[in-house]
Amino acid sequence: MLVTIRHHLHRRLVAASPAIRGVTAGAGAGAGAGDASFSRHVSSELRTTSWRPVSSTSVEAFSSISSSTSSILSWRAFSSSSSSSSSLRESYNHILVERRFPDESNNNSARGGVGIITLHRPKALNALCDALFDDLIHAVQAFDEDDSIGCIVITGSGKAFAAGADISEMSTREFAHVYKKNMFAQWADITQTSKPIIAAVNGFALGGGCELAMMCDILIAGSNAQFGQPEINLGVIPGAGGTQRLIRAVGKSKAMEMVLTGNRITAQEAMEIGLASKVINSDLLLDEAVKMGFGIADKGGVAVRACKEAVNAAEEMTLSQGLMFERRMFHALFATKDQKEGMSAFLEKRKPNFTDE
Ligand code: CO8
Repeated sequence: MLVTIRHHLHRRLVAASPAIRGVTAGAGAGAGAGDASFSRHVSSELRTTSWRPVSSTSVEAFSSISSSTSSILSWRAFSSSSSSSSSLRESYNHILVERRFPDESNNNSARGGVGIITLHRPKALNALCDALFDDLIHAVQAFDEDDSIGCIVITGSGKAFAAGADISEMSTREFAHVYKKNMFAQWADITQTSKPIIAAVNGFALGGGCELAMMCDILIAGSNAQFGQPEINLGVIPGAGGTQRLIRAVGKSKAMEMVLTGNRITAQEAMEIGLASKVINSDLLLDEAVKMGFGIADKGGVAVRACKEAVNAAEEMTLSQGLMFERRMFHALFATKDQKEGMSAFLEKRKPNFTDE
């Protein structure tokens, strides 16, 4: 399988995830004054709201802050999922992985690379069998922990992004089995990454394929993309966000139409109703997604993570809670070196030199 690894001169100086974990704990090894200060800010700010971790995570500091049991939200920030993977495998059975770095000969001086994951089970239209999803989660987590990578792109191959969960694998399963196994619950691990994920959707994105795309942070549609939640035709309903994330993206009427009729919509329509952020010529889709990824990877890594968290938190909070969360995150970023660097660079009319600290 294809694993392209290029060394890059502008590797990140500090691993942002460990840095964040360090500051949440208040004194991670090597944490500087800024880190400790960041921790104090975050601690005092979050005392005003009740949070609790959803799983065993690196947020003990946060949970100890909140003694209240009236939490109405699940704190997902900085959580690492149960099966942390550490590094990318040499090859996978059902996906291709690649690290791509900016081409400096092309005047592109972006600091960070983009981790590309291509779903690769083309004969089955990338149907999401258990083994494919295991591969996907492993690679996503590996890129999330890779200091040289600032953004992740998930795309499809052949004529599909993914035509849904694997029907042949599911068809004979019984209730007791799927209930006891909590079938597909692990898919949500995709949403636990700290780095942004761009879905570059080519061809069919149906059922679980559409749901996977919606789990990502930015959804770009190739001109040949088709989206749909056809589970109703199989005697079931969407099970990985199709009734929940879709309504938040497109509103009740359109979401209802899609899940009740199973009809597909085009890339253009997906963009018009807010499911996709833009439509790109299919031949240029991956390059455009990677270009966007380079742009994100070039920003300060702490602020990027804070952006992702704040926007995703909006889906689970009331407006006043969300505004408070956003403001406190904003305040906390004043404890970072990147905030000082970014604002100084603006005033000095130069490009900022972010270090993710
Ligand atoms: N699962 C397994 N195999 C599939 C799937 C799938 N979802 N989709 C396509 N394939 C296979 C076909 O069986 C076929 O295999 P073979 O060549 O061996 O017969 C091959 O891919 C090519 O497919 P087609 O010949 O059908 O290709 P067409 O171009 O004629 O049609 C379609 C393409 C329209 C995409 C068609 O294949 C189709 O309708 N596929 C099924 C789409 C679907 O219903 N998706 C929803 C699945 S259910 C789901 O995703 C639930 C997720 C819930 C997750 C969370 C639960 C907790």
